[in-house]
Amino acid sequence: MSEGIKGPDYVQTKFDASPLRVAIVHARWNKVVIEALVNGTIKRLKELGVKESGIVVQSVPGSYELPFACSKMIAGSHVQAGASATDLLGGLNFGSSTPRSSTPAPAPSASNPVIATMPQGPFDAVIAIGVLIKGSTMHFEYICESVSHALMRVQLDTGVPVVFGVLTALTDEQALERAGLGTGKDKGHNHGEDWAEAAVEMASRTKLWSEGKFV
Ligand code: RBF
Repeated sequence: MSEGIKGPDYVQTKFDASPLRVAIVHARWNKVVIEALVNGTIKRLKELGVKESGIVVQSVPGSYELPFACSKMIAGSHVQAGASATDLLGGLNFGSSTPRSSTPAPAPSASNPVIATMPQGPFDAVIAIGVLIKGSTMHFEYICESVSHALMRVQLDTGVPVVFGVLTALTDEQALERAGLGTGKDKGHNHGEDWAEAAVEMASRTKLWSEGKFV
């Protein structure tokens, strides 16, 4: 890819990513590209300070399953965090302007130092990763449209940031280049790195915003 005006600017604020819990859910279609994107995402999350124990990875058959998986994983992480029914309902934000309240995490166990230092509580962000490559039928259009709309809905309904890690490529080469696997002179850029950065920033900002802090 040539240098140009496109792409994200760097964020000036430094966030402490060590307490964050981030879920990655990826589709299994177009495996080579998916693998590179998931690896790029995990590598960058760790570079940014997210602990290995704070990263949960799940897979689903295809991109169409991503929104459902995000929704269920977010709900499951509240259950896992030991939320009572009241906490769970309080922690989700079904369209109200009230920010997501933090759900109490299980008390750290002095007898288990690993668990004591693990990021706990519900997921602070979810990264949905899929690779859609246009074929000869209309599947591409239908899946792209429904997945992008549904992922937006999940983050607005739950109050948990959902990162749109879905490539919608017209050709194989376009998909490869966006995973840093281009076959030309320029291998392209692994967008998983950007998705990791978006997850850390949005997770951190969401925590701060819910406390009324705007730094
Ligand atoms: N899933 C993807 O993640 N990427 C694709 O490029 C993709 N293409 C598909 C093309 C066709 C014709 C079909 C039937 C499915 C495709 N899927 C793809 C799978 C889809 O997201 C989903 O897993 C299945 O439709 C089962 O719900």
